[in-house]
Amino acid sequence: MTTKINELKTALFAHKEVLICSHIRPDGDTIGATLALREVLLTKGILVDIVCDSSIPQKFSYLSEVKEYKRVEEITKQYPLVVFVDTASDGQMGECYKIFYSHKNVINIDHHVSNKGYAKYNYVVNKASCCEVLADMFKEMGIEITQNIAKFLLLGMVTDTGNFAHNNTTANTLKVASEMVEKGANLVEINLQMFKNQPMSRSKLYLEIMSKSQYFHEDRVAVIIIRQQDLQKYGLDNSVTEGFIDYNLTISSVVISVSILETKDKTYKVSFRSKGEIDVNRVAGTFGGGGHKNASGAMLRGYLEDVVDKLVFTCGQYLD
Ligand SMILES: [Mn+2]
Repeated sequence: MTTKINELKTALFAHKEVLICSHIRPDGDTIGATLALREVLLTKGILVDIVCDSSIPQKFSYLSEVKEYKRVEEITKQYPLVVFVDTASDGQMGECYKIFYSHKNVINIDHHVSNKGYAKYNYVVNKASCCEVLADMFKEMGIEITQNIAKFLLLGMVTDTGNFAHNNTTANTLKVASEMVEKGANLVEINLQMFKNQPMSRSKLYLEIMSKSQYFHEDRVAVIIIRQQDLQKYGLDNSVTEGFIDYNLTISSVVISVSILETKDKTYKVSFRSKGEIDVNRVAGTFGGGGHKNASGAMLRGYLEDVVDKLVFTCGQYLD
């Protein structure tokens, strides 16, 4: 299923024009991968457009290249090659799925184990980030990593590993990250922009939500609830709540952290995080969702009280 590196290299550089697509609700990994690949293709004299069906969060604006992102409506022509990065399935494409289905020559470069290889060319390797996959791929292809490329790739490595703290961090992750630093990527700058740069309004929302945390099953399960009215109060959108879920896991007794984000009336995007052997992939599976052992998600509908009850009960089933 996985395309051989030589064939991939040929496919990647064979055309004068390429479109690169990032997944919806973009994170540091999909943005870093998109900008790094764009840079490599530009160096070869290839014209590159980049697109994402979500606005790019403000915190990435320290990278001037994010201004180059086009909206899906602006993509009107056919491209001889389209590349999706960090995109596990067509459900992650948003409106870019239309681009996917109207183009034949598509490359899928990703690191998610759940990626079924939906494109003509598939390069899916189980690594901590898509940026780590790209860094190793560039190396194998003999492509020189410039300081700019290293900067983009390190961003994805840092963000997808939670600053090299999640259990997806391997010796290879650290080795490749160290090579990026050697090429001139600035780890302190990435930390500053990603983790020490939130707007005051987000901090206030964060403190309010955390202070209303609820704890169940001898404080082993923590639940936070973010309603649309909370976001409206501070003039913020859903994207700012990324990372809220991590806080309660810093409490020693808590082994499952749950975040309930109201996306519209009686509809909730629920996320789960766990420690060690506690498997929240199975918890999410109960509700038709999924993910990984320590990080998963599902969509739930209904009255909030019922949703909380169901979640707390189900988490309780998977505690031991
Ligand atoms: Mn990723």
